[in-house]
Amino acid sequence: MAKRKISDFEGFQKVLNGAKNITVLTGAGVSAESGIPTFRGEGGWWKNYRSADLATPQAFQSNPALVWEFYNYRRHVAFSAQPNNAHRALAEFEKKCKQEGRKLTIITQNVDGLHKRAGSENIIELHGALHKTICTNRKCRFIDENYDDPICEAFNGRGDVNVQDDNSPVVMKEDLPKCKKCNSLVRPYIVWFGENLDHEVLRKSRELVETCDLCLVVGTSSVVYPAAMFAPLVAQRGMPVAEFNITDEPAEQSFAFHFPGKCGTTLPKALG
Ligand code: BJW
Ligand code: ZN
Repeated sequence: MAKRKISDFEGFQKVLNGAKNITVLTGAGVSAESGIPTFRGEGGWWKNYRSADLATPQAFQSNPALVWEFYNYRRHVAFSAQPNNAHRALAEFEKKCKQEGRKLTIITQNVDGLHKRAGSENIIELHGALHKTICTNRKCRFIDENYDDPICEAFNGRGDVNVQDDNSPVVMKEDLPKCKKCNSLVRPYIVWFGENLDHEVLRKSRELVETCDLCLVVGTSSVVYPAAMFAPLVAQRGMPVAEFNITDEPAEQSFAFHFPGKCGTTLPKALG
């Protein structure tokens, strides 16, 4: 195995300039500098709850009002945030690739919509999106786009992470967001733990993993499957993988390049 290059911007740019089909896998770290908390770290809490415990179908089944309050808050944070230099560098580089007849696709685990707002076009949203809902009625399953903040009147003034409003009355099920088509309860269009990813989204992602000639892995702890295996699979094919993460330690020994530091700084420098 070739020796991994740490902060080798020049070496990386040589590889980048020769690549025709670039896949970029992003995670929560790419939005950290936009003020959106990451999952595994201090930010992984909302009130007294671990985010991972609320992001499950079981949590929604037993307490849809609590889970909706959490997502109402997350929507507020995401809709108020602005894309940062890392999002913008990727969007600009995608445009450059397009002009040169090359392709760049972002596979994002993030649900915040910031890549699109930065101007990226080729985006696969692996875990869904905060601005989408899906009807819980199996016969309907209508997927809608919705940017209302709060998502419904019942959440007006509720859900702030700094306000312990546990004594305020529980939001009643009939006051939760409803489907436009059949008036059943809707849920966030998010892939929760233990749920399958959308079949077509997974198929397209696998195709990129099997065909790309360069992979960038940006701001992800690489612990959640199936996304965690994408970059190692690219490296197994002998293709270069470049990791951009605030940590000094690379997620995989087989990755060709590692750029430690904030990706809002390292990514524009690497793609510039
Ligand atoms: C910076 C930075 C800066 C900070 N610059 N860097 C195989 C083996 C083992 C388990 C499984 C398996 N297959 C499936 C599973 C179960 C499960 C899983 O993977 N569990 C693991 C925890 C072990 N996977 C699933 O359930 C998936 N479903 C599935 O596979 O179905 C089939 C199946 C089910 C069950 C068993 C077997 C098969 C679905 C996964 C859906 C994940 N959903 C979530 C929640 C979304 C809800 C929401 O957003 O509200 O998606 S989990 C959460 O983690 C979220 C994220 O997208 C995802 C990834 O997190 P990410 O992006 O990596 O964030 P962090 O916080 O972990 O890391 C941030 C990184 O940034 C860090 O490295 C920092 O250092 C760095 N950073 N600032 C650069 N400025
Ligand atoms: Zn419906």
